[in-house]
Amino acid sequence: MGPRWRWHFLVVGCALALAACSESGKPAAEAPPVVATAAGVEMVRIPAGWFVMGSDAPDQVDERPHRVWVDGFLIDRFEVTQREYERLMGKNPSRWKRPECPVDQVRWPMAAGYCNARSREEGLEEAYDLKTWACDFAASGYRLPTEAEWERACRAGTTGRFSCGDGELAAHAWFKDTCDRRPRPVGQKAPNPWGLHDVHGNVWEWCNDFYAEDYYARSPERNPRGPDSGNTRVVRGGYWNSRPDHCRSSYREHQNPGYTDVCFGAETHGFVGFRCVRRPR
Ligand SMILES: [Ca+2]
Repeated sequence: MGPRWRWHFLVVGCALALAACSESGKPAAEAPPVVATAAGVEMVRIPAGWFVMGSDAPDQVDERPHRVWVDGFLIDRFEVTQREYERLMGKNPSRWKRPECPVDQVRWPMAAGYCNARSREEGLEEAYDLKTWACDFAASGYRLPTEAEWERACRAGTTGRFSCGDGELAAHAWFKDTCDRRPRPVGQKAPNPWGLHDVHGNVWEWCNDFYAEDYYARSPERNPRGPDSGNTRVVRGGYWNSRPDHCRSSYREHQNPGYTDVCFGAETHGFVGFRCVRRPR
């Protein structure tokens, strides 16, 4: 299959400023490189490695801390914007219309469809079967992050409640205390130590995984990909009206994916967006 676009990465920066994280554990010594896709979307090259996923928060039965290995991957530096979504998909489903804001009110299948469209545009293999919603992790194209990948990228080497210090959340996140009950343009708040913006707050972010409360007790140590089936899919990071606890790096939420319009609760999903990942070349 000949690529419609010649895929090439442009290294646009390796020296992102490290955010201060004195209360949240020691981040990696250097921020990983940022690369730009042919369409100009910035992605962060997350290094392979071990990290402790979850937390020991006493009231969170589904966050059992456990050691996880995640292979290296690329992840969008920003939540997918309405401008980017509409350019590829021809429409903008968002409740809060503004091109530079994250796309919201997006069902899980719509996010998967966007991933495939983005893959096609760049001559990459599509990861999703849009009839069964199965994900081909060996495909070269885009998909949603696994829950483990999302938390690895969010934590960026930190071990605390947030990827920044507890007292610094307002500088890093749009949440209940910092915005007037609506999402904001991506990238306005300070990034995490690996250069990702809005991992805490703004919009919830779909993950590929089905949700199960007990999954961490039985998940594989390497590259966990969630239960084989389930009724809901994981969302992470909190949103513009979340209290701080729901914006934590390890906080798990889950939503009806909305495979059909009938089961799609627009009021709920109005707060959900996503960002994409793919394998590095
Ligand atoms: Ca977010």
